[in-house]
Amino acid sequence: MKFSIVLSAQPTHFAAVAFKGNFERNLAHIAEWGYDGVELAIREPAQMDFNALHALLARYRLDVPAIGTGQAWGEEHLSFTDPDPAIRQAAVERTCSHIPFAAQAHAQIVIGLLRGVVQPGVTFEQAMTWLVASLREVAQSAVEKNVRLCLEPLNRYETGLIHTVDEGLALLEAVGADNLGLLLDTFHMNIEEADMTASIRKAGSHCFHVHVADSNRWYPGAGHIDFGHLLQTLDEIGYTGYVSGEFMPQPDPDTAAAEAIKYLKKMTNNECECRSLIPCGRL
Ligand code: LER
Ligand code: MN
Repeated sequence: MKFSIVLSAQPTHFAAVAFKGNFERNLAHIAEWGYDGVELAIREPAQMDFNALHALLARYRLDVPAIGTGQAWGEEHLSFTDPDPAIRQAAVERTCSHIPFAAQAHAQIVIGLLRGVVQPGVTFEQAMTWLVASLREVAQSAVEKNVRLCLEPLNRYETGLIHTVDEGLALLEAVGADNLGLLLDTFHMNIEEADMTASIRKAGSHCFHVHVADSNRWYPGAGHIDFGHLLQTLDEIGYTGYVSGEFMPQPDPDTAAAEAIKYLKKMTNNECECRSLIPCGRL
């Protein structure tokens, strides 16, 4: 199992990102702590110096398993479900503009908040129709470059569109593109899924990417999610992708990032400290 952490490549207001400051210093620390990659949150690819970025990634030997796109919603309110067709189109074009770097870096493109919300005066059915159409368009452009997209079920407090693995799988079916899968985020799953391990099994090969944060959205190990079982289940479904830390920079960014990787590696090295009455099989 490989580990990465979300790092913003451009200034952001989004809270659950461990690092926002000095980019190179952050890459150096991330590599030093033992992460294999960085998941880059990029608002606007047109404003990035990708040559410089490739050089830095090579210097610190870090992969980019995924590119986060949510800042285009957070900072600019672009979305696939806006009632204004020009804004929907801008969201599609912005997502497509991530494809060249994604193709070069072998990164997946995350569709989280960029899907938008059910806006006032719009029905759920209409929003879903726009969402399916936008995803089809982006998936079609991405498949030509061999790029995969992952749709992230989000909790009910962030959107009315796609909260669970079941809803995510139904959406994949409606879109009908093999390069579209799901991103499972333990923070959202802990709120929305009745049984997190059963949902991971249900997602199976449609699970393209994983975000980890604990129940309080602090680093894994700081809350009450049973990561021993979750990681074991990912292993059992044959998931060989990245497990990417997306959590609050608490008590401070360095402590959060260092504690997360220490804990996740311990969990995957059969050093589970599970004290559950139901044996987890890792003791
Ligand atoms: C983004 O990956 C995410 O998990 C969302 O909660 C964004 O708010
Ligand atoms: Mn997430």
